[in-house]
Amino acid sequence: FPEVDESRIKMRNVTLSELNKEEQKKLLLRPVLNSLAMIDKVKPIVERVRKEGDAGLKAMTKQFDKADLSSNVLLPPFATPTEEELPVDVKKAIDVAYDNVKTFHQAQAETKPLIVETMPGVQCSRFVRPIARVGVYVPGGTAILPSTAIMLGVPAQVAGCKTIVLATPPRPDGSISPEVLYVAKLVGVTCILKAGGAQAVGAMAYGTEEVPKVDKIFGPGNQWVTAAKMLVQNDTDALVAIDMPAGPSEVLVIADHTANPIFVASDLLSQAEHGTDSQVVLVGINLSNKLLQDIEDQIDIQAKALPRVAIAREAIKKSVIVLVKSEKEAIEFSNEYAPEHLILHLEKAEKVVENIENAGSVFVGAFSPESCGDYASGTNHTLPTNGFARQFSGVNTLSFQKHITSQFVSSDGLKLLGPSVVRLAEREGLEAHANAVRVRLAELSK
Ligand code: HSO
Ligand code: ZN
Repeated sequence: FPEVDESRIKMRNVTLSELNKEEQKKLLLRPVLNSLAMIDKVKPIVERVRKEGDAGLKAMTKQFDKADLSSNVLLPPFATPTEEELPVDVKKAIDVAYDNVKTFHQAQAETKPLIVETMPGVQCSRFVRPIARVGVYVPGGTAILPSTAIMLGVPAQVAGCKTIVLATPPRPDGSISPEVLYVAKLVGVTCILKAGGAQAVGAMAYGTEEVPKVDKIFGPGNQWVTAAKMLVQNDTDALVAIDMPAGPSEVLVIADHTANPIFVASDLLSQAEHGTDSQVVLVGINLSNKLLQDIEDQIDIQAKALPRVAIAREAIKKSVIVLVKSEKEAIEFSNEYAPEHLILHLEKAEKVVENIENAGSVFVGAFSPESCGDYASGTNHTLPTNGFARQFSGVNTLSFQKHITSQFVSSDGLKLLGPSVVRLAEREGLEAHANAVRVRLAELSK
């Protein structure tokens, strides 16, 4: 029997105003990812797929995933999972999630071009086009994540991407989880790439005999996947974009005296169970000793009842409760931290949202657990971590599209605008630019 760790599962707590600036800053830090060292490690893997193509991919799938495949690519029509593989209630739950995510992401799609006349006869417009070929990475590992297949597959489908490659590591028998297979069918993927890690990223970035090369790679993954995405993004030969730099998942919960300790603990733990490196922060506004104690008790009790208690224990150990004296102090801290997920257990949660400057996604009020957004409410769960919520949005329909601008200048428009262009071109010493306008103005004055 392995020894069971019965010790209390507890977050440390600090009072923000008692810390000096240095200590306060430390609270904002996430575990350092040594991305440069990781990039060096993934380089030979990515290079091998690039050079050897399918043969290299196959060999590495055997080595890393223990799956001996005749081909890494699975083409539709995919087999419909049996009732035994995928019970009706699970299928129905996937359908609910699919419908809600689709509804929300369809509403994000721009349907009309933006057309603006900046001067009489000078018409500027902007319109959207899908990124033709995309790759979505669905992690395997400690949990199967069909929800990630929904969160990436649906916006790709809604955006109108022509080629959608869904990459996911195969199980040792070479199969893919029936949940992921079912989602792949729903979103209409072009093919499933049965590969994981850096080798899957390499195959999608460069293409192989069987794997289509893609233009943008999406999806969370372990450090190998993240490093491989960063590597290929910087290779002008690959000509591939990525969604965002990904790090361990995080949640910041703000709670006041109205918070239900059972709910608060459940939210903290739903993040903590993701991984030992998950970041969990509770910001408490004027919590009574009793409420703080109740939350701590609930964390311990609920965590010990989880199958993934060992993971949650590690994450909670590294996590912190930050005690503050006002809502303003709480929001300032949260905006500085820029959490991936922000949950508001506050009396006037809705009112507070207008003061949120940095967060991937906000969960408003006692009955909006992060789990709803993780799975099925409609918002995307692929969100910026590591403080990147300062400058990145979560994955959305536009992430799978790009904008093109265009202009139409009429002859009257050119008469009006042309002299300014000529003057600017002269000032930059670019006579050919000036000439392109001058020759036309000359023609028009004939
Ligand atoms: N919270 C994760 C997403 C997820 N949760 C998938 C459950 N399944 C990162 O946002
Ligand atoms: Zn989650």
